[in-house]
Amino acid sequence: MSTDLTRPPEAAPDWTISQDWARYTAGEHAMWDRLFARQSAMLPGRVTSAFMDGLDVLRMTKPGIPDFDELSERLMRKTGWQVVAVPGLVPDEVFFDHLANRRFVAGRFIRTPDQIDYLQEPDIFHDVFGHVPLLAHPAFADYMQAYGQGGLRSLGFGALHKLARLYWYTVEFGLIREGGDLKLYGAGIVSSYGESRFALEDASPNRIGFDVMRLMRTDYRIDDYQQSYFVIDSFEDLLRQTMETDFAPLYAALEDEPDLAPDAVIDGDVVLTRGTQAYAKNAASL
Ligand code: HBI
Ligand code: FE
Repeated sequence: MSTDLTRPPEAAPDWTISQDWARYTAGEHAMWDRLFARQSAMLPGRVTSAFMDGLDVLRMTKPGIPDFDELSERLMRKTGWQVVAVPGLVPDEVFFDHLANRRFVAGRFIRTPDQIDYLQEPDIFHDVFGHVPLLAHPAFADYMQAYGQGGLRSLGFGALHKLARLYWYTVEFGLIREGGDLKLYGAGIVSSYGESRFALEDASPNRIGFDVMRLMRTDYRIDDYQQSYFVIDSFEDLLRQTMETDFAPLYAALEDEPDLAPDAVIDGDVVLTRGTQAYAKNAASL
């Protein structure tokens, strides 16, 4: 996790920087528009309705890279959240403290055309297109704040590693049941052209009912498509099952439980799709 980061001189003590919106070039705005057009064509019918509603109420459908001040003003009126710019990855406690205060930290740089399908660090398209629309949903907005508060507490238990898996398999790569179908909501999926299809339609990954304890034991992949996705019933249910719970006894109980591989299926899983793992096996053999 992010331990040995040094704060650049232009960043404030809370690691924020100015977005400097006026400095984006025409090429950078065009890159946003290109990514936006590609995902907007992909997502209707695949993404949760809360995401489409968020794009709409936050006026994210207008062309060009969004101005964080404008976005924050709209978001503040809906759910009390703001979007602030940071230089890149920030230390865990800084990240959690912002979330606990309903501030979402976002990178201000945008990927270059040769990075259109893959880059390691989260750019503004991932952070803003992927994460911000759902912050307009009241239960999801509360979940993110509670996650920040839980994150700060987890540091005292040495349990960040477990809690980070919860973030990964919900906020970044979660699926949700909606009207009898599975839909996307995780930011890592909705900001990815390839994974938007893979997560829902490919036979390779497992799709398993959400269970906090199970999920906090499960390792994840940071370098390729996920081998398992976890499915929630609603954002209200996610909030209830996680953040209204005292995690201290859960962390204690988890100490005796072995970690699970990203593709594991275990007794007690509610398996919606048992994946073939064909994609992962093929990738491993290349
Ligand atoms: N910093 N900018 C940024 N974005 C993140 O998503 C992020 C971070 N620092 C730490 C961090 N995430 C982790 O603590 C969480 O993924 C659990
Ligand atoms: Fe993210």
